[in-house]
Amino acid sequence: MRIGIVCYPTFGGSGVLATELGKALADKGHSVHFITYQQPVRLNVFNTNIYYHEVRVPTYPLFDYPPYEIALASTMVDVIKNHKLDLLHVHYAIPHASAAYMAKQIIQKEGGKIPFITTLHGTDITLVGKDKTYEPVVTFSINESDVITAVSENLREETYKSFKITKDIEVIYNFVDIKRFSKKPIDAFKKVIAPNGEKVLVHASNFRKVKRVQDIVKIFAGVRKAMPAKLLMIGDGPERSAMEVLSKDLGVQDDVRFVGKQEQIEEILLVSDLFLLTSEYESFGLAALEAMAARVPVISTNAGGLPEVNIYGETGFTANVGDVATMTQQAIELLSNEELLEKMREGAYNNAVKYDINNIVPLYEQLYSRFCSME
Ligand code: GMT
Repeated sequence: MRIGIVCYPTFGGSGVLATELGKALADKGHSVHFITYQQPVRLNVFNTNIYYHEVRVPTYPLFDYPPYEIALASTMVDVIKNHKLDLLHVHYAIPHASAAYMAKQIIQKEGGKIPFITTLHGTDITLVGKDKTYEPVVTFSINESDVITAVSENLREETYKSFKITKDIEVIYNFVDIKRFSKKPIDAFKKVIAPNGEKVLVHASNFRKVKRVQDIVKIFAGVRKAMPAKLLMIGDGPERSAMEVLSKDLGVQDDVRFVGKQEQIEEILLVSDLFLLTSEYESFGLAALEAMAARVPVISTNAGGLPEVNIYGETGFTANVGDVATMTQQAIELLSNEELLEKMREGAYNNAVKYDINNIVPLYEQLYSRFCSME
């Protein structure tokens, strides 16, 4: 099939997932056309089945806000026609679903056909999409999608609660390439991070308010009182500098390292003992799944779709949003009991295997072919 994938090219979960999906589809022989404003960060391989089409947004002195959505829809039309696409798969509703709707109308007017699938990822529904400024267009374009998918049961329910959706939303869980996370840890790397055998705690996110990264630093400060430990903070975003200050205030600055955005996140996860995710909401928590694939147990909140991925007592522990005391206790218990830690490592890995790329990508392929034969 000839598939157009529209996504954000950044480190965010939706872009990562969309890029990994495109790469896997290309490996299976499909032609995959990425349409976005920048080369996606995980699009770091050469494959003759992969094409990248950059959306250029010309500026003009009149525009305080250059119209990205129009440029995107026009690029979609161009790629659909020039490469005879069979379908568009857009990741993150805003503004990708409405741009796809516009492209579809244009193609139809010219006598063609282009179905589009919208995959909802989380904040496009729970944070941004709900905002009155966007809601009517988001509701309309989701309903106009030929197929709608959500990355967890929780996100499916949240979408029905917040929008008047008249169609079925199918759940296709996020996935991880287990192979990529099953390498041998680099011992020298572990020595640099934890020279005296300290336990290594890790977090990865875009450091936005929804992640409650202050809770990560507070949990770590509690753990640090109980045992020698290091905290690695992967990623970057608006809360990062406040977290550097908080680490100083809590007296743990020498044991907390802000390592910034990392392409080879598996290298860090493979030398880690515990992954922390304290978000106020997570539709799924792809970062937690990647940690589990590297045999790292997770302590997370029980918000949104997180309990669907991080199973209490099996892959780690969960607690209520903001319950720093419980999560600190759980972390200390886990890290000071080698037997329990090993059991959780196994549990985390075994659960991650269920979400392996080889189990999930065929579900998207089935969806594409079912959908195309219906057309
Ligand atoms: O986590 C973010 O803020 C980024 C965001 C995105 O769309 O890039 O992530 C969302 O999509 C991921 C992939 O489906 C999910 O794993 C994340 O849980 C979800 N984030 C939220 O719901 C806050």
